[in-house]
Amino acid sequence: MADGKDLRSKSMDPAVREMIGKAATLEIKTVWDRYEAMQPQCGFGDAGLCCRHCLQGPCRIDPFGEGPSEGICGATADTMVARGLDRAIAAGTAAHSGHAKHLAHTLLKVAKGQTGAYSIKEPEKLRAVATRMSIPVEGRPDNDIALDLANAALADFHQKDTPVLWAATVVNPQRAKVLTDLGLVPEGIDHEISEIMHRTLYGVDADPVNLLLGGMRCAVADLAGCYMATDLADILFGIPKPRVTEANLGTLKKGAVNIALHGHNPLLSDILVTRADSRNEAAIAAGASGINIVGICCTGNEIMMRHGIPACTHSVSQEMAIVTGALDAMVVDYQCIMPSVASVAECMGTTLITTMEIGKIPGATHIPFTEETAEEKADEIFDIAIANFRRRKNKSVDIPNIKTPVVAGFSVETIIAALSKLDAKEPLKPLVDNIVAGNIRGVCLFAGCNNVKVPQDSNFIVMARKLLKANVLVLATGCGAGALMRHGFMDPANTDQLCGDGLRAVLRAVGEANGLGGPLPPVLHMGSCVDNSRAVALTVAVANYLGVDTDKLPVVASAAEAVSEKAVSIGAYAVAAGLPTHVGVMLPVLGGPLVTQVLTETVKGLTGGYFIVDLDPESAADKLLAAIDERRAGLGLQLPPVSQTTGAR
Ligand code: NFS
Ligand code: SF4
Repeated sequence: MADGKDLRSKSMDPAVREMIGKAATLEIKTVWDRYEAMQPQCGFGDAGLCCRHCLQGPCRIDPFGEGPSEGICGATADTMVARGLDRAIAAGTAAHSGHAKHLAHTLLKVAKGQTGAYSIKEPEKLRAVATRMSIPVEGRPDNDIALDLANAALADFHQKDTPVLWAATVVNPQRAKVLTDLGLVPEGIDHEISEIMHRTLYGVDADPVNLLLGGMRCAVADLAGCYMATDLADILFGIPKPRVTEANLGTLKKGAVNIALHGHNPLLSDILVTRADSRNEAAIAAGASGINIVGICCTGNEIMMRHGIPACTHSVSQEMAIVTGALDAMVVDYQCIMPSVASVAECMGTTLITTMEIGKIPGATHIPFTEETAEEKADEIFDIAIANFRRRKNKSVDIPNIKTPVVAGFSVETIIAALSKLDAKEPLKPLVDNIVAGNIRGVCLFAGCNNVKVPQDSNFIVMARKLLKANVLVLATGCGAGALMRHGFMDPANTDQLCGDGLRAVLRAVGEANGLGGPLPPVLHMGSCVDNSRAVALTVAVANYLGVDTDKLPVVASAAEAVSEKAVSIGAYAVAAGLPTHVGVMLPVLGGPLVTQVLTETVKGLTGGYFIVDLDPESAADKLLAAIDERRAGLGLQLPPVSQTTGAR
């Protein structure tokens, strides 16, 4: 069994470590065991130097120049890695925009009165988004506007004469020009994905730079997909507002019917959350204290920021929720669900329930979910969970007594409303003034997953600590937000201790002006991964306020422990938006010297953004601070005193 030090190399989260120990005792294989069994991982693949795009392959190129230097078809190292990167971006785009498309179909059904389970919860946002799309709103009923908006959303997927609306209308005018000049404005989201599949096919695009430009264009389509998903989810389920809640495995309750909702789309999870109360009695009749819903991964973020549902765990530790023995059902939709949860669930007496046609897992119970049957299916899921509770109720459970207070749900609307308490006329002014004065040195968005190659959460913790002390305003989404919330970074009680003087004063002023009796939390939770669009929206709002382009702002991003191809596509659109973007794990492109150079240097001259690949969180944080200061200098803003700067400057 693993000793303490060994466990710290797996996770910084004590609750997770407790469960890794339990899994070892029970001889349940976890992601960390499978990772160990996978060693050594293939060095060719790590560098992006293997290709299986045709049946003559697999081909691999020796990065040290001793073996083959090109594929059988003659593809070079740079061609290979650029093709591989493009396909990752296309996959990420397909996932985010598939999620958005699903919501667009739902909005269409709502507009046509074809589903009773959903409604327009946020008519003002419906009108605001429609107006942005030049859809008339004056004097029209919500349903008519919704019909037009849903159709506009669905039209954004096909190639057409006009650019993708959710890309063209969401950026500032200067950025729109940069993207247009570079040919990076997508014509249709699905179209861009399919173009990537075409151009990366055997014998099509072999020019690494052309391939990368294609990838960037697809990444802009990914921004559109994310932005659309956020907009439509807010319209259908409500704009997130700050919620006081909790995170970590300690949110599971002994004696309750515990149900974890895992995946991404709020379509199913929101219905389950809103119907849970009506099923409480049935749970009590089965001998439980009630129904306890918790979230995992981005679904967790969606229901946390709209309903205050606690987050159980995130990303790489998803199996650990089941290892507690306290879960009756894990309900999943799509994306980031490790198939291994099926066997862990079987060992621990949890029912794994899949719900989506495209996301089945052997060993799971499949309850096909549709918008028309949402409520019925939700009740079926509750019945299964309650029946599971009856079976397992006398077995022992191990719920780590660990949970952290969290304030989550900082949508742009919320942030603007909070700032307007300081300046009702120009809410962005206090934010910008504090950036100019140096109280806020810059802004960093933490996003993306937990990767088994990194001790869980360690990169996020080290980097966020350093940036907060240096007065960087930290935003977080996805499992990056999950990591930070489980370690107290979203607890206002820690603001004073974690933040530098300038930032602390700002968070305090905003908190007090809003009657919170204390500061905002050190890190602002902006939502799920599609909600990286919210960070883009905030950046664009500030850029518009100042009349400068987004690549001039002291704003940076980091996917410190990235896993999913979705993190790759998000990183690429952050670069397209002009942001210095850190990735804390090896990107499979380093085998292509030209591609690496373009992504980390040359692209800076095109979009203003660029990738920083650095596996060391300390030096990565220094590089982000240096990037922030470079931009401050560019804007003629005061730089922090030398005592506060790091070795990088
Ligand atoms: Ni983002 Fe969310 Fe988490 Fe990574 Fe997966 S849940 S969409 S991809 S693992 S942050
Ligand atoms: Fe090899 Fe070229 Fe086929 Fe790739 S496309 S597997 S490099 S022959």
